[in-house]
Amino acid sequence: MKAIDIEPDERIVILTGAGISKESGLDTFRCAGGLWSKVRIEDVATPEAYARDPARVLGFYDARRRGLLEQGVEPNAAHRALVELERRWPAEVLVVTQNIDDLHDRAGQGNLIHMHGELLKARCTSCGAVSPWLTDMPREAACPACAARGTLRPHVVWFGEMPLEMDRIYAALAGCGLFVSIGTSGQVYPAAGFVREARSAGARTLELNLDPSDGAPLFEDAVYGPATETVPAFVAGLLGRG
Ligand code: BJW
Repeated sequence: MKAIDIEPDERIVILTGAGISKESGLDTFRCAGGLWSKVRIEDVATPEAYARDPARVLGFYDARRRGLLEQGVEPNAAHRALVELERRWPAEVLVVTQNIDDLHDRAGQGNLIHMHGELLKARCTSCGAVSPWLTDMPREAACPACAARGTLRPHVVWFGEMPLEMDRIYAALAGCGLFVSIGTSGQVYPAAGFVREARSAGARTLELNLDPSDGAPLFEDAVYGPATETVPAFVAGLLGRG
């Protein structure tokens, strides 16, 4: 990988997607055999689907929650490398993940935004409380905060809903010197537009993915390969040990 032209006092924003968790054993959405080849988005990942058939939607997320908590699903070398970067880079490193898994959290990432929510949390549509949720979520489950029944939903962002913490993300993009996109197909907005935001703020841009994403022409640099190889190599290079 060619050296990245960045000063140690410049901030870094890293966007991650399903590809970074693939080698931990979690499915991506749009790769061959991915989640969207098994279920229709319209049936499980929209507010309309939840209103029409909550049991189906809750069941889809129950299965994924169980999969995430299975033994053997652990952070991989790419998640761990980003923690090392955050600890050792002199300026701020912000990881914005589209993933609802908790693998960045488990690896120890401190400065982290889950823009599409978190699978291991429930949100109450009555009182708005967000609570940890590690088991199946039956329709009649009670909200841990207000005790209302039938009001919980997974704390995830479905199509047509506003992703979380967008003001903080756009402010970080406007002030970063380097934007890196890891393991995302670049097909879902607003995340797919972050590279343009970063570029217009003067940041260098790098894509690390298995293959060129939809937004590949927008990046100045790219390295293609599995995240467990490309991300540790990128971090080592940046920290001067490459
Ligand atoms: C590897 C690898 C390895 C594999 N190593 N790499 C037209 C009509 C209707 C709506 C729209 C429209 N145009 C735009 C929209 C908006 C819509 C949208 O983008 N739709 C497009 C599909 C067209 N977006 C929204 O509705 C969003 N909200 C919104 O826009 O609000 C308004 C707004 C406007 C302006 C500012 C702010 C807000 C909400 C989107 C919510 C997305 N939700 C999901 C589900 C979340 C819960 C769940 O997980 O179930 O989020 S969809 C799904 O896609 C999930 C992901 O986070 C997201 C992105 O997927 P990702 O991570 O890129 O995965 P893949 O599978 O696509 O790609 C994996 C990549 O990894 C591949 O490239 C592989 O090559 C690579 N890879 N192995 C490295 N080992």
